[in-house]
Amino acid sequence: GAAQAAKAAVNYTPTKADYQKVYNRIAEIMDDAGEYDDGSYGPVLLRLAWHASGTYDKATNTGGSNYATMRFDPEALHAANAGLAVARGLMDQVKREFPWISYGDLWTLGGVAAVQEMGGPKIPWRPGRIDGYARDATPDGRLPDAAQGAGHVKEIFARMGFTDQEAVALCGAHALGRCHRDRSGYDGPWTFSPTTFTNDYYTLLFDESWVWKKWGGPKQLEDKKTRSLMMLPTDYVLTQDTHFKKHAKAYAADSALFFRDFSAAFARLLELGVPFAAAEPWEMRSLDEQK
Ligand code: ZEM
Repeated sequence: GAAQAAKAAVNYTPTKADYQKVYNRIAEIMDDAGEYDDGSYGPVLLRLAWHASGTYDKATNTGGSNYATMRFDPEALHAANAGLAVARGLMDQVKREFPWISYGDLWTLGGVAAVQEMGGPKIPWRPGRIDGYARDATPDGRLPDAAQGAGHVKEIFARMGFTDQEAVALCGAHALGRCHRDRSGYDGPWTFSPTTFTNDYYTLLFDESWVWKKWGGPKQLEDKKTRSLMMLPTDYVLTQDTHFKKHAKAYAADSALFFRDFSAAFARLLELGVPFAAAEPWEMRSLDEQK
């Protein structure tokens, strides 16, 4: 196929050092965001990695990051993916410099770089994804809908093969980034430090009082005190559902536990549906560690 042809053309098996170079370039681009959002492309790159992977269906072993099918319509146009053209465009810059990397490896490595460079835990990662075709894409509707309740969140994450605990840990990524009116229709950040990976998402969920925002947009909550933070209906259910609440409380109380569980769940998310060769995952080094 195309992937083999590309590999033969460069006639070279990339090493860990080569992937570290890609990681470094992504990390540089991420920081070079100027006035964009909160000054970092990290959150939107993380969202790309998540949406590329979160289409996985365990029962049929379809979807996931392997074929990077979001490059093609109609998946690129799925409502859930609104705004991710920004992230794909940045990744295309990197791809031009390192043409040997597959899009699935590139996008998931972008998620790893985003988490690590924004101060999060190390995410074990390995290459092995191959570029697929539009016909490998999964139907619309596999990613979670923020307007729904606890049952929907459980069902969507269980379909990917995740437990409630893993679902709660993964949602802690909302410590990062923000909602955009012109993308999802929702508006605002979840935390006061949207470019730093923390467990603030959980502490804020429990420590602030959340009230429905009175506005013309979709149903979302705002914190009563400052009215500058937001929660989606699916975020708020982590405080309402008994099982979700137990884990969310634990992550609010113990940042190290959250970092550990997020790392494990996110590493697994990035590998869903990917038939790897035997190689063990690597730990890529942050820019700071290479100074
Ligand atoms: Zn999100 N997410 N997400 N998420 N997400 C948004 C933004 C970001 C849900 C969701 O509907 C939305 C996970 C889980 C879930 C990130 C990472 C991860 C936005 C705002 C919405 C509406 C999009 C916009 O307007 O730009 C729902 C319903 C989820 C589960 C129930 C998981 C899991 C994630 C990673 C592990 C990130 C980083 C953002 C911020 C993007 C940005 O551009 O700032």
